[in-house]
Parts: sequence; C-alpha cells; structure tokens
Amino acid sequence: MKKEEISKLFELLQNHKVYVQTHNFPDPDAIGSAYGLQQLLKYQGIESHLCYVGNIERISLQSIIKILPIKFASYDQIMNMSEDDYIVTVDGQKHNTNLTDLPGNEIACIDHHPTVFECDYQYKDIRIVGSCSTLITQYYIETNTPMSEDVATALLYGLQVDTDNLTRGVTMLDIEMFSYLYQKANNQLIYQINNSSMELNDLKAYGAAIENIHLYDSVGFACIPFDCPDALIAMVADFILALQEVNFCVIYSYRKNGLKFSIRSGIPNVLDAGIIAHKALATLNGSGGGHSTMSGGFLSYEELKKTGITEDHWDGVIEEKFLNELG
Ligand SMILES: [Mn+2]
Repeated sequence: MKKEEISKLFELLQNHKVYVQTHNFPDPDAIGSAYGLQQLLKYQGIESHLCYVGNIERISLQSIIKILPIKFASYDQIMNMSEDDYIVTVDGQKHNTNLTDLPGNEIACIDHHPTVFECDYQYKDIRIVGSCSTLITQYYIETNTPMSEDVATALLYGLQVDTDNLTRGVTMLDIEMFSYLYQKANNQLIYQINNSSMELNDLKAYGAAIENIHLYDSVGFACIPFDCPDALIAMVADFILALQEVNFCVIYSYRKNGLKFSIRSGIPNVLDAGIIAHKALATLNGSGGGHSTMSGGFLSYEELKKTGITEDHWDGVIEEKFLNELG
C-alpha cells in the first residue's frame, strides 16, 4: 500500500466518529493492529475508539493491554453507536461469523485473511500476509509516521503470535516489518509475556485432547468435551500439530451453543486448512474458513440436530466429513 492510497483512508475518516473494530474475542494480532491504527490515525488528527465483542481471554494478553496501556470504547459508547458512525474492521471482515455486525457503517477494512463473503468497502486493504500487524506497520513507514515503543511492542507481539515466531504463513513483508518493529519494541516485555503464557487451567484442555486423540494416518482429531475459550482451542491445535505423526488436525470444544473448531495444516500446499474447514463444516450446516495453515469454524447444536444425526454419533460424523474432504 502506497502513501497516496493510505491517505484516502485518512480523508474518508476525517470529521466522522470512528470506531476500530477487531474480530470477536480479539487475539494479540487483532489488538496490536487496532491499537497501531488508532495511534496512526491520531497522528493525522483523527480520534477513534477501539472496540470488540466478546472478551479478552488470555491473561498474557490482558497484562500487555494493562502495561501499555490500551484503552477500549466503554460499553456505553458502543451502545450509543449510530448508523452514521464509521467502522474500520481490522484482522477481520464484515459478514464473517467471528465479527459481530455493530450498528455503525463498515466503511473500511484492513485484514490479512482470505475473503469468505465479499463486501463493498469504501477503503479495502486485504492482503494475505502473516499478520494484520504487518500491514499496519507498513502504513507507519509509508506515511512517515513516528512509532512509539508501545505501538511497536503491541504490533511486534501480534506479528510474532500470528506467524508462530516467523515460521507460519510468513511473507517477505512480514520479515521486513519484523526487523523494523524489533528495533523499536520493548523486547524484554515480549520475552516475559512469551515465557509465562500458559495458565494452570489450560492443562485440563491439553489433558482432554491427549486423552481423546484419534489418528487416521497423519490426520488427528481431538474433542475437548467442555467449554473452552477460542485462544485455548487454538493452542491445543498447535500442540497436536507439533506431533511428528500429525500433518493435519481438527480440534473442537463442546460449547454452550455448539461446537467450536480450530484446524491446522502442516502441509498447507497440499491440504488447505481454510478450504477444508469451509467444505467439511458446510455439509453439517456449519461455518468455517481461514488461512491455508490455520482455520476455524462453528457448528451450532440447533443446526446439527437438523441433520438428524443423534448426539452420540456427532464425533464420528465430524471425523467422516473431514476425512472425505481430505481425500
Ligand atoms: Mn491475525
């Protein structure tokens, strides 16, 4: 994205009430890119409020937000949002199941995920790179905007987590932006956060996944038979994929309203996690999608029941549907 194009975003937002919305239950990349964009806009004299639906699940991310500190729109502010207010979505796109449709007008989108549902934005920057933080970092460089240590820290943490420390879905742009951020960020803080990212409660989810793992050649399935937050299911999926015997894995948790999925592919050029999740879950009236390396999905109990499959067969049918798509 060149300076002239980025200026169009500034012009568009000028003199409007602006919200920067991340996907629901934001992760480090969503928070980093939202905060980075907010401070970039501020330098242009554009005030904005950060908002999201859901909550921040990981204690490690909560502490980084507290230390920097990053402020979010209050509940009242979101409640008072009008249809004339502008929303810029970051690290997520309108109409996706993981981005709740708020009253404001989704005028712009900056994201690094493949598009599932097309949408007309007045400003759109969707590029498949390792993290959304990468795109925001480039905005600073292109527009010659000075970057504070706090912004660099939030962006670098997002970039590191989304690319699994520069080993997943990485492009040259990610590497260039990494080197820029690394010189400005509080690396000591990131080191501390990275080395205390597990919580005692997490072990229950890991334990359940280990106990329930089913292997079909190099495809692993594991259900966590209780309600488990998104970020934790994702961590368990990374953990199972790390097994030498596993090239592709499907991990899901039994939530209050349905099954929440996290899918990983170790051979994304052969098995695309985003496409396979989308196709397999669609056959059960569910939704899914994402990157070739990592994706997610959801199957509501209501929709699952409509398929006529009885509850004690759900696990078997899920495995069958994914194995069909995997060939
Ligand atoms: Mn991301």
